[in-house]
Amino acid sequence: MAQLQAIIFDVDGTLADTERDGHRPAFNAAFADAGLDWHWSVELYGDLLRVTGGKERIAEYLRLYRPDFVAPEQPLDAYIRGLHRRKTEHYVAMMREGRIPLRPGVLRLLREARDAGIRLAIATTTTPENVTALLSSSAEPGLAGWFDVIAAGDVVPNKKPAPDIFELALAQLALPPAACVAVEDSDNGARSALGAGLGALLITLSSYTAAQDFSGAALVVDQLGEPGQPATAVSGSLHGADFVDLGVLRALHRQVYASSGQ
Ligand code: XBP
Ligand code: MG
Repeated sequence: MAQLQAIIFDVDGTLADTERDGHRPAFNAAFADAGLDWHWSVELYGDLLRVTGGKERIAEYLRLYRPDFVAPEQPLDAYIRGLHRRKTEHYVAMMREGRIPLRPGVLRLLREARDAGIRLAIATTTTPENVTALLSSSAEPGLAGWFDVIAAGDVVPNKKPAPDIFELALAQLALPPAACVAVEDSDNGARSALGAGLGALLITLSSYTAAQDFSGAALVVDQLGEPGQPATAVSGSLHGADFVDLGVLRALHRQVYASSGQ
């Protein structure tokens, strides 16, 4: 059986609960800057999250709700790219203000893994600047440097739920999937990780994903938890622990691969 050598984390919803109060208001601010009367409510945004990628999400919104929209003086693709650039500026500014903290237990688990020589990687749909801004705003300013690999955004042809971004992270780590645990929060992310062969999959439910189906995941918890702030297992086992630590991830990895011969 392969040893656990790396953990590959999703970002949005997993490292921090960024969608409702980070990405969503950043989209709305960009729409307002452009003089558009579009507004994405908490509920509408929850529906639009079916589509990963901000530019793709804007295109889906137009398809569903503004089918007659004509972009001023440029092709629609270019207009969407411009709007999305502005959205990224707003989002990065919000992260610099420290508006969205890392989720409970994230920094603790990252530190424990790093101290144990486990390599850290990211596989996310979001724009690379957003990842750096989030990590740099944390209580550990050098946190971005802890990650050997940051695979993010438009660097692959197909976004989640396609496996491309996890496959890229694995290629950059130069590791087989059986040497890794993946941590995700959404059904799109779970399909992406499982599609890349990452069978040792931990789900930490987030505000928009609690009702989704995670039947393929080895362990589903409400949060990583902290000492004094226990995690609850929705499916799978915490192996007697109160929160998700490296021991729980090692047990999850063993449980998935011990009998598979990988
Ligand atoms: C994240 C996303 C992203 C963000 C917005 O999904 O779907 O689209 O909502 O980021 P995941 P951009 O957590 O599964 O990676 O606007 O920069 O695309
Ligand atoms: Mg996510």
